Amino acid sequence: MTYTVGSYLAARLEQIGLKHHFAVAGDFNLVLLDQLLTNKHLEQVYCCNELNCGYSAEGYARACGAGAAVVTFSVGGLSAINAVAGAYAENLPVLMISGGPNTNDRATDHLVHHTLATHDLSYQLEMAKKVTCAAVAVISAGDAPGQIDYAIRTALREKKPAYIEIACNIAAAPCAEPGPISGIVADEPSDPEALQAAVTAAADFVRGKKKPVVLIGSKLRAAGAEKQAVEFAEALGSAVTVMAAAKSFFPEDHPQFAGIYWGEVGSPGARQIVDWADGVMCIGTIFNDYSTVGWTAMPSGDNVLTADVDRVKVNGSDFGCVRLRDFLSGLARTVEKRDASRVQYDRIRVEPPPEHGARSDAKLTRPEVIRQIRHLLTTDSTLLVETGDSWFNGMGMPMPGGARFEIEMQWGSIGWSVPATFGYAVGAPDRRIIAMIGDGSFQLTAQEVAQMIRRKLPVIIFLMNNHGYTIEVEIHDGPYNNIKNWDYAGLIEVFNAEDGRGKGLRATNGGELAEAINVALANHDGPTLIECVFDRNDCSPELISWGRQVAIANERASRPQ
Ligand SMILES: Cc1ncc(C[n+]2csc(CCOP(=O)(O)OP(=O)(O)O)c2C)c(N)n1
Ligand SMILES: [Mg+2]
Repeated sequence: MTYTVGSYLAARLEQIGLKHHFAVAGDFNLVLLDQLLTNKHLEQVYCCNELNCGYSAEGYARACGAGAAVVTFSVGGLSAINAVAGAYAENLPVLMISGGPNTNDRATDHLVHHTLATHDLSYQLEMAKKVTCAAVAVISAGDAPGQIDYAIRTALREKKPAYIEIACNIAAAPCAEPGPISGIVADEPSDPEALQAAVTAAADFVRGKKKPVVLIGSKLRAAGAEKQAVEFAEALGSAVTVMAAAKSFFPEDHPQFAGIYWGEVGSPGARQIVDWADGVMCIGTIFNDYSTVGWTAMPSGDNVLTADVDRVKVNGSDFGCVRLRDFLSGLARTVEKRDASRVQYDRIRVEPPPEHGARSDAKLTRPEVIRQIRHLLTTDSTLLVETGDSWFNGMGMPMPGGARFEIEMQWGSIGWSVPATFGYAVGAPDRRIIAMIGDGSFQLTAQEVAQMIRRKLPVIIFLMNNHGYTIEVEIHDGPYNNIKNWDYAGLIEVFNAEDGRGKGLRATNGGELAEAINVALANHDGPTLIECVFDRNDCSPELISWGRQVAIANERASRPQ
């Protein structure tokens, strides 16, 4: 087979394990899309717009480890940038692949369409550099293999997005054959000396403590260290708490699991168990204003050990080039048992009260919606929750072992969940996929439900219609938090058109909701959207507390310089 730049790229996508890539066509990428289609092991999946395309690839990366979005120059690329930046914040290797103008139009007096009507054709590359870990523009077939490999390798190693622009007249140019993929997917090893020193220092840290506790953050997954975290936790024997963005990254049915550490809005007892500890081992954590509830819940000081993706800080030392996976398994072999925090947590552990369903004809409430969704969560389920009260509604759901929870908590861009759920469902067809999405967020990217219909994906969407931007109401209210109501359930018929099998249902009481869920479970030919209608004031108590603290943090006056 003779390779072209485009088929070289396709081969690399296939070799890193992708079975799909997401795309929106445009004249600068059409030849590239043709070239990608020549690879029979890769499926091209289309999106309604480039923002959604980026988010779909981001959701796919959550399910499959990496993702790719192919867009056209500028008008497409600039829309995708929000999603790509989100992938940066969320530590997901998403490849943003953009067509680019013809090489002959560079450094000439030609003006090209889809540009700023200036002769600068570099601005998209320059913008991409700010939100990716590697950004290349391919204008020569000879350089293409090196540039493509560099971008992909860097993205996979750093678990961050990368940008590859390919000029439209280069996409089908003959190109070298790809070599083995091993060098590209290989992880950088830890420095043995630094690793040993870090493990020894951490073991000393633990030896000096009576009641250490483990706190797991969302970078644990990016580090590929979930299994090693369990090994380490079992060797230590302590209580294990997780941050909100890391829900499900440590199995919730594990006997050492002590809940979500999220200050005053976390799960019962989790905050106390961290506050009472004399050593907090923070593993892959991200502390921001939201995750610390307006800076009110954040372990700090000498009693904190921080193990990040590739460095460890403990007892005033800082060890670089230490991979989290290696560190955790090294420590698992070395650490002395310290189970006091777990014993203590077992004493204060609050068992959930027995559940009473609401009367089936009583007006629907948020707790009743949550109660019914809980029963849907199986070991092969993934629950995606959108920014809004859905964060808080999702947080309290107990996840059976194997169930996954997805949240975009660092970037927090509303509209993420519809296309990310689509991308996740493409990547994980064997899982039961459930999304909880607020009405306000849904309005940003609603059209991607049409792609779920097109691909017959049996996703279940709970559209939480509380008539507005409730999360914003709790931070700071005003007329801008009111939105136009839609017929959300009715929208599915619009998307179905002549051939779709999606279902849209509206529930205003518990009985209707239970029936709608049964319909959803029986619908294998497309998504089911269940519009859950409840009161505007019916929000979680956790959101009210959190909103108050975030408002206080936002309102701090600027300090005189
Ligand atoms: C792209 C983007 N624009 C604006 C915001 C600010 N914002 C955060 S949450 C939110 C409202 C969410 O409303 P909804 O989805 O209905 O959730 P609810 O809290 O009502 O359940 C807004 C506007 C954002 N996070 N992202
Ligand atoms: Mg809402």
